[in-house]
Amino acid sequence: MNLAKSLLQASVRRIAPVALSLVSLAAWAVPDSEGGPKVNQLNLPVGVTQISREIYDLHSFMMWLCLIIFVLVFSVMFYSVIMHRKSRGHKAATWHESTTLEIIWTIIPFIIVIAMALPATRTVIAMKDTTNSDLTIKATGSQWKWGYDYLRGEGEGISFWSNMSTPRNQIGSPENGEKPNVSDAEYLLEVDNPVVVPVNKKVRMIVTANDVIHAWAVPQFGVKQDAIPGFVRDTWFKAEVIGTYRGECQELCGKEHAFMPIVVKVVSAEDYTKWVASKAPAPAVAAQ
Ligand SMILES: [Cu+2]
Repeated sequence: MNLAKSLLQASVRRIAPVALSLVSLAAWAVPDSEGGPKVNQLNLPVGVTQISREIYDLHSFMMWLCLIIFVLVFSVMFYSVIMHRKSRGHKAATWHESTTLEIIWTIIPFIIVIAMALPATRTVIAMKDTTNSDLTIKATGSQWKWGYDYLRGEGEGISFWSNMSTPRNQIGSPENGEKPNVSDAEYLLEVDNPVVVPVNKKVRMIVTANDVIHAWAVPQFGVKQDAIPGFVRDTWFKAEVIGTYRGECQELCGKEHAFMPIVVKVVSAEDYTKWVASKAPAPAVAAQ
């Protein structure tokens, strides 16, 4: 009797924490992140730049093409297997080397490849065209933060570090059984100093790194560029909608790889001028 009771108590002790953690999972409900990932988002974001829309359309086009090929190939295959099976009295054909057939199954895939390659190449070339930019900003990846230097255009000379601003205690410490508090929509996607850029202006991003390989990426802009120490790579975007956009380092760069988000604030031309003024060093007292 006592044994049964203590067994029951022991199992309750084991099950209770599991049940509790299931309950707290429900409490982890996260809202959509502004400019970041949406809850239950499965597809790519359409984005707010010409390039990101082209990437989205290319991706959809390729997926539909693959689906059509899949359905066609498998329907022919299953039709042949089922309708021409041995039990129905069909005998295997013995012909081989049909020149007509070989020409057809070379030409059709060739046309499909060209149909995929042409628009993809056009977009890739456009992605690399960093000429005629209005603004040049250098992003430097560093374990585990981003440094920004405004090199050319309005705001030239502005320079700052951008650190993740999600408080450490909100992240919790799993090794001590502490749960993170992810109810904040911008959890791990918020920084102290966001990059600020004007809307509808071509921004050239020069991307490099201090220590190991990082990657500067903002999905809503269709931008992702590896940041490689000793190398200078560039990419560009022209955001068409005012708002805040978020990305993350996308090359595994060490233990805090997940903790170096990228936040870009796209503002109106007037707000950008105000921001530049607020960042400018106090004017030096004129020498008498
Ligand atoms: Cu990194």
